[in-house]
Amino acid sequence: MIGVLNLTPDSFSDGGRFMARDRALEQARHMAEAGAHLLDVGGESTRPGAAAVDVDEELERVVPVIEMLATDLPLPISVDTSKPEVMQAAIAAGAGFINDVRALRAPGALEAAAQLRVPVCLMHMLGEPRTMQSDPRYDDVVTEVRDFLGERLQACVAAGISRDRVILDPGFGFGKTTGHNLTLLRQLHELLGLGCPLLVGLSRKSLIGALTGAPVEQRLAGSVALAVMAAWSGARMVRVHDVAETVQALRVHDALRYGVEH
Ligand code: 9MG
Repeated sequence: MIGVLNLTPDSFSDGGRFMARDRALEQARHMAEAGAHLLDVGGESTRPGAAAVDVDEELERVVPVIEMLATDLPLPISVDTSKPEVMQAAIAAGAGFINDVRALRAPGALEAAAQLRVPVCLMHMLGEPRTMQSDPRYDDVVTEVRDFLGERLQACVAAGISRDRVILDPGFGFGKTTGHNLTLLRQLHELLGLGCPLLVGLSRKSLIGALTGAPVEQRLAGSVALAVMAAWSGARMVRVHDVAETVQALRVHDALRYGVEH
């Protein structure tokens, strides 16, 4: 279970940077107590329409918080970034995992991840956040996502990243219509053949809004339902905002599916 810790201005901005850091730490503690296994810290929004952030601003947002979390919490930390400079600084500050929605395609990112020797999540995205939801098209979304992830996995291996350090993610909502997301979720098991653990992020996404009409702050039930269905279809890691509720649901799932009682 991965808890989301967004450090973008719309997340914690009201009292300035220092207050934002305190509130981020409080939220991180809350997610750790609720049962998160990893905290994913990000300083650049990847929501549809989001503008890019420059490297200095991203470093300023994430590095001090990662330093605080690494000393304060007994949990591993992931950095959600595509920039090699941020990967390097975040790992030096105490992070131990890279979550890259651009699958290490930015110049220098593949080399940085190889040199840092930490696990990496490679995510599929069609286009860039600013434009990705304007009419995304595929001939066959499952085949195209699988081929992309397979190609990025090969690029990692060629760069010296061991395949047992790679996690793959189909990127729900990243350049995908509701129909594409549903097809991918129904056929998620087809990505298991790539031989890497699967991570999914479905929490509060617009897919739930499209199916139910619920605004983003009322998508808890839909988020938990999708986390359970993804786990049932083979996802090993789920990236969520509502950790306690998802932990409870996945415990029920694990008991039913694997006979695991916590
Ligand atoms: C940063 N981020 C936002 N949504 C995400 C998702 O679905 N997967 C991953 N790996 N990262 C995400």
